[in-house]
This record gives sequence, C-alpha cells and structure tokens, in this order.
Amino acid sequence: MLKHLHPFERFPRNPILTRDDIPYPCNAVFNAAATKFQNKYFLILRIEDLKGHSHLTLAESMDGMHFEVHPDPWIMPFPDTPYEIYERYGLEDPRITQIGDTYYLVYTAYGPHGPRIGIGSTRDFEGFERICLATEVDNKDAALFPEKINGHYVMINRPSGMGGTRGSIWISYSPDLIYWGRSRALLTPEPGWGGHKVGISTPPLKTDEGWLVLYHGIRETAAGRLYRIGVMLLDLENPEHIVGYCPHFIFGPEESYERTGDVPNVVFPCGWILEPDNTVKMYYGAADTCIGLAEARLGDLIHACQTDPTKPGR
Ligand code: BMA
Repeated sequence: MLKHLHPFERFPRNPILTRDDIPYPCNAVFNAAATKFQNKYFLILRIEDLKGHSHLTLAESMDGMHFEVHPDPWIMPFPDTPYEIYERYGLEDPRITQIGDTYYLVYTAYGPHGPRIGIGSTRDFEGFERICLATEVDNKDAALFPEKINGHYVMINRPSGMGGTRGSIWISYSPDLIYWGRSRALLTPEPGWGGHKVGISTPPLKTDEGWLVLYHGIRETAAGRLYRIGVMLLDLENPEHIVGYCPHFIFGPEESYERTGDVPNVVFPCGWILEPDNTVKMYYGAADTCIGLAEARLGDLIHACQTDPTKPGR
C-alpha cells in the first residue's frame, strides 16, 4: 500500500482511553486536545457526563501512550455571567496551542443559543483563565496558529450561518485574541468524501513546506454521516493560501471501536504531537465514545499534500 495514501498506523492497543479509565461516572470520553508540558504528554479530554453535557478533564503520560486521568474535572461550564448561558450545555472539542510559555485552549462553548468559540489560557495546567467568547453562534471547530503572522493572532474556525455554502473552513485575525475579523473562507465542501461539511481537526503545525493541518470532512450517506480526515498545507506567510492539498481522505473509521458507538463511523482528532524523530502522534475521538492513537511520519503527510497540484476553490 502506498504509504502517503494511508500515512497513519493505529496504536495496537487502541482504544487508549475509554470511560472505564475515568475515575468518576460518565457516559463517554472522546475528542481530546494534546500537548507536551514539562516533558509530559497532556490530553485535555472531552468527557460527556450522564446528563449528556461535556466538560474537560486532564490526563497525563510519560510516553504518550499510557495515560493517567486526573481524579476531578479541570474545566467545567462557567457558573456566572457573562459565560454561563453560553456554556450551559457544556464545553466540547478542545484544541490547544502553545505560544511562548502560554498554552491557549480553544473550545466549543455550547448553550441555548447554539455553539460558539471560547478561548482561555493556562501556563501550568492547574489554573485556567477564560479570555473571551470569540465568535457568535453558529461556530465550532476552531484552532489557533502557534505564532502571530504579520503581527496578528490567526484562528481557523467554522461558521455555519444562514445562506451560502454552510460548513466551510474560515480563517480570522486578531490583534489581541479578543477582537476577530478580516475573515475569509479557506476551504469549502465539494462533492465527494467531505461533501457535506469540512472543519479543522488539529492545530496548524509549522513545517518547511507550510502550515500542516488535518481537517475532517463529512459525507452524508443513506446510513448516516461518515467523518474522515484530510490533510493540507497552508502558506507560511499567507495562510489563506492553500499550497498543498490531498484530494482524498487519509484516515477514516475502520476498526470496530470507530464504526460502533454513540455516533458510529466517526474519527475526530483534536490534537497531535510532533516527536523529535519527526513522527506525529494523532489523538482522535472514535465514534464519540473513546479515544484512539495513530502515528504517521511527518514526511508522509507532507507527501500526501503533494499528490495533486490541483487546489480547491473557495
Ligand atoms: C461534530 C462535533 C463533534 C462530534 C461529531 C460527531 O459536529 O460535534 O464533537 O464528535 O460531530 O458526532
């Protein structure tokens, strides 16, 4: 099999985390952010409680494969204004980006008005400070770039407003992480494996060839939705410009824990870690029920973006 068509190999002892690993009652654990801090691997787990609302809990590991889950939740829906009404139904799908010595967490705040993007930060994985709710509803699937570009913070997000093509990946800019604008569509769903919607999966990773990102594509079928993963490269100076694009998906649900669960046929990475040997560990939610790990070589992912010079339109 051509390696660049299927760059990821699953960890043989997947799933690496299930609800049996959570030290308190819950329904499911999935869609985790991932990073390294003080030589340890950290996952910020999305845990869905027995009411069906999500919160975030830390898990840590020395090897990136075997994780110990903290005994208590880390970030719960905020109890007071101005956040309460927007987080009332939970915090979902966190993605983490280190800028300097600060780790910024971007998450979906979910409440009666719908989903919108929240941003907060930590320096020590103990305290967590909310910065803002950065977008209006409906918006989810956001991630920050790990450095400012031309003096601005840059965020990918996925607004799904009225009219036009819904479910496109957008890019926005901010001088201060609070006020966001200059928004543009980056990638729009096209008939095929991601024909219904697309959204960022993992925060951008800087490579010599460009910003490498994984994104998910949704296909609506007679049997329900299929969530699969694509890869692209964005220009280092102008990330609105796609410089490498893989026309096919590179990872999709195949194993029984990805095919069966609360939401079948879903793989949903929110975090990845680049290792010193240039392999990448990708952590993904499987069927909205548990967490899997898969590894790829960075070179194979970049190669996948160079299989077809045709770039998609906006
Ligand atoms: C998306 C997100 C994810 C979820 C996926 C599949 O819209 O809400 O949290 O994993 O659907 O249910």
